Amino acid sequence: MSDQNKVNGNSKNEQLEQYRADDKGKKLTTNQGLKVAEDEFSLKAGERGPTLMEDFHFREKMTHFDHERIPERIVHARGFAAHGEFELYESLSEFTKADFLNDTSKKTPTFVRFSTVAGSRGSAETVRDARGFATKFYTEEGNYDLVGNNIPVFFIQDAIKFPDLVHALKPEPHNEMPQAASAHDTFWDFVANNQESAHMVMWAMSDRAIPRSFRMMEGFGVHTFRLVNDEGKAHFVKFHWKPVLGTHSLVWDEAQKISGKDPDFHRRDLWESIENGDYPEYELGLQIIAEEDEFNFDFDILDPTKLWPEEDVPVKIVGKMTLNRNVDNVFAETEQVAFHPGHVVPGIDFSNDPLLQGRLFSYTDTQLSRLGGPNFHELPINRPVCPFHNNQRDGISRHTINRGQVSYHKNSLAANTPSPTPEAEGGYVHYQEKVDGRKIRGRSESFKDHFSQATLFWNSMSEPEKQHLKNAFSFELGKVKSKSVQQQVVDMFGNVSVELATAFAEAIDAVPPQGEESSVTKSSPALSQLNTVKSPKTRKVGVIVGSIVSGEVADILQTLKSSGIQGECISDKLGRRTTDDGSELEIMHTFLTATSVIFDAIYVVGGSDDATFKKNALHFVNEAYAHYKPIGGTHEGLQWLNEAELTGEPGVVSGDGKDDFVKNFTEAISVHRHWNRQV
Ligand code: HDE
Repeated sequence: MSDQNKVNGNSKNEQLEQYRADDKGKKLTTNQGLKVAEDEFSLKAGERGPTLMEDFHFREKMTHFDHERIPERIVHARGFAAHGEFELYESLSEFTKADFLNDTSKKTPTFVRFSTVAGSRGSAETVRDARGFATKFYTEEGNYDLVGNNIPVFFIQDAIKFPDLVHALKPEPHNEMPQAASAHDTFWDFVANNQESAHMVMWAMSDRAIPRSFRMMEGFGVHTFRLVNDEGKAHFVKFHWKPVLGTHSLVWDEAQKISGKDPDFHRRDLWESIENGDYPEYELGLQIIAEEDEFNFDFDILDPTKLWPEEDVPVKIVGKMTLNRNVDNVFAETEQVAFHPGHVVPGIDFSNDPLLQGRLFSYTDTQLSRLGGPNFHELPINRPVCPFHNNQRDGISRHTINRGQVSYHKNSLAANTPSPTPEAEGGYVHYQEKVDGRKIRGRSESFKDHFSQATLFWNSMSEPEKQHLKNAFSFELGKVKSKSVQQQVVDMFGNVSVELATAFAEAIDAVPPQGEESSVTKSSPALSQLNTVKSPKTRKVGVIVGSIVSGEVADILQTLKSSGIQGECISDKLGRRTTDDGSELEIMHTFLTATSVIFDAIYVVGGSDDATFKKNALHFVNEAYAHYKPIGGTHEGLQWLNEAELTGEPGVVSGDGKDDFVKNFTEAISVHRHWNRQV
């Protein structure tokens, strides 16, 4: 492994080291290095007199502060990121010459930024929205960016419609409402009048749009790309990230409550997992289609509103990414990172997907205003780990001090350097696809089926997931004021599923769709989250304990911990509780600082004579029950669950025998949510 790319003593980390500044213990100076004698009083003409222009220290400090903000991203403004590394399981040289996908001995440093799409930078994180999942691989051949989402398809088929989509989705311009929400007239007006959005809207109204955690969602490259091998042979490819912990979601009521109780819920979850050493892991998967099979599908593989059903084109798992380091500074890293689908390496190329083609323009363009000029690639987080040389010079915030008199190609004064590299030695050459056509503004007929895959998605959902979709449509359209827009959406989704459209038409007092049920009967089991990986690992349990605690509880928490389950104690006040056998429990939360919605499960122990304590405990239990979460009860808690008539209900685990309790509760936690409850 070359020094350039080593991960432990990670060269990206080492490279960042020269930019890290730790001011602790240092003397305060101006930006020119002048030691400052006073930092609390501005320079004045007399103690009660006016401030003087001469006060360069005040002016420098204030000017810098006045310019601390940069424009937020137009979309994906609210995001959070972490560093990691990617390991390859097997060489993919058959398909691609990309070095980081060939050499299994290499660990490639990565940086991943997760985001919501619609909200501004300070908005809540558990809103209903797609999530960005953007990965930068710092490879030895240059940076490769996989700029994806947690939904495998998109709203539109052509990039020229993106400004319209985003204008319709963002808060309405006359009153700037609502923030970070699609439940408003302009969004649904766009949907009804741009029916290519049907499939993505189904995903956006499904549980996928309210993920439990960044650690528990899939990532998709969305577009069809090309892999090209050493011999120049190409395959079409779609990229997937599969979370090792499975794909899990919140329920809508819970997501809304978290938005208020902890608007930082997702970043806190990611940050704490990494700090605890529970490193989030995602496997990289590829779906590959041979060039000669391009037309063997009942959809166009260039159409970004279509997925490739995994049952038809299996996902080949090829490697794993582990996120193992939090950022040092959110602005310098998370905010200044600049992703671009056009950052590729030899062996990865594009298809003619018209959405992808437009993105290849947009991402550099937007950085020019967001990051203030053409030198954003010199920011520490954006620098490749391999050297870069060219004849680009100057511009706002240039860091490099280029030496020498020559900054042009071709030249003789510098022996014609920097010089291009032939393809055989690693120079990037675009795939030589044959293109022959007229210049037209149009779209292929093969892009015109907007409903079959939306129905495929509907057919693939389990009953609870279908119910959540009906509820989500009823909620969103219930917020729409225009009767006409509501009716247009009902009529449109009648083409997807009459059952679905009828359900929400009834909820919003619209006329149910008149047509026949869709003739599409195909389903794809891989799309249902009920079929995902189930694991108790890293799940957070709120443990309600009073002042009288049995030593067995500490024991139970310890055993749960050995399955990766984290118990956090909640009580009426903070501090430590000593159990009857002398062990200690730390109370991390009170009924005021915690809420059931930030936990995956509630375990009620009881141990208090106070009626308010019991009332608070039961409030946690009842809310968790309504959100289908596992509930455990032992000791006095067992009695409280009996009184509340919850014992024996699905996912409610109670008992005195420690071993049985731990086993059953662990199983209940792995299931995630218990949908077979009457709530
Ligand atoms: Fe983006 N998108 N996008 N997008 N996108 C941006 O770039 C754009 C699309 C995605 O964490 C912007 O740096 C166009 C699909 C992510 O920094 C902007 C079109 C997918 C992120 C932009 C799309 C994405 C962005 C705003 C239609 C999933 C956040 C700030 C052709 C495959 C990256 C910026 C980060 C960000 C343009 C559609 C993913 C304006 C024109 C499809 C994850 O350039």
